[in-house]
Amino acid sequence: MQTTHIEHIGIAVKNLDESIRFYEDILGLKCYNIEEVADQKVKTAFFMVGQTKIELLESTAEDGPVAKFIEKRGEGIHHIAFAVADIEKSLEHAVDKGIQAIDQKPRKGAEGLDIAFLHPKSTFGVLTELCEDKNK
Ligand code: CMX
Repeated sequence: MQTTHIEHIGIAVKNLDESIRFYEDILGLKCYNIEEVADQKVKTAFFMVGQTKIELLESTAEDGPVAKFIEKRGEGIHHIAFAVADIEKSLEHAVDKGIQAIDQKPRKGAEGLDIAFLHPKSTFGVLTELCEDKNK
């Protein structure tokens, strides 16, 4: 797999507006995009730090993955997303090596990226996202 950088770090929050204020007023970052990802039941807010993004995630439904995460573990780091070259091959490689994939094939995520999640039970406790920006 050719992994180039950390594309983003996903952080689960209860209240998007309140948490945006921390990143803007205290850390001095600028929220450049707010986007709802309906099939993931989340509203997201993005900040750029170097070439890495911070993605804040607020659940839009009680049964969504982020709501379940907060209920079980509280707010905090939810996933790490790695930018890879050729996401189809990268996912296939991980599965061939026995890693459990949540997504059997890449799908569209926030900001038009192609994404696929690997299950935290087979990635040492960290929900791991592979992503590729095919628009670049
Ligand atoms: N990081 C680490 N561990 C996690 C986790 C996370 N984000 N979410 C759940 N877990 C753990 C649970 O605590 C649980 O551990 P224990 O068995 O030790 O209690 C275990 O994984 C399995 O949990 P589960 O209850 O069986 O499964 P869930 O129904 O909670 O689903 C997961 C977990 C990861 C499969 C599900 O959240 C998922 O499919 N995630 C991928 C999609 C997603 O997260 N979308 C939101 C973000 C979308 C975006 O970025 O746009």
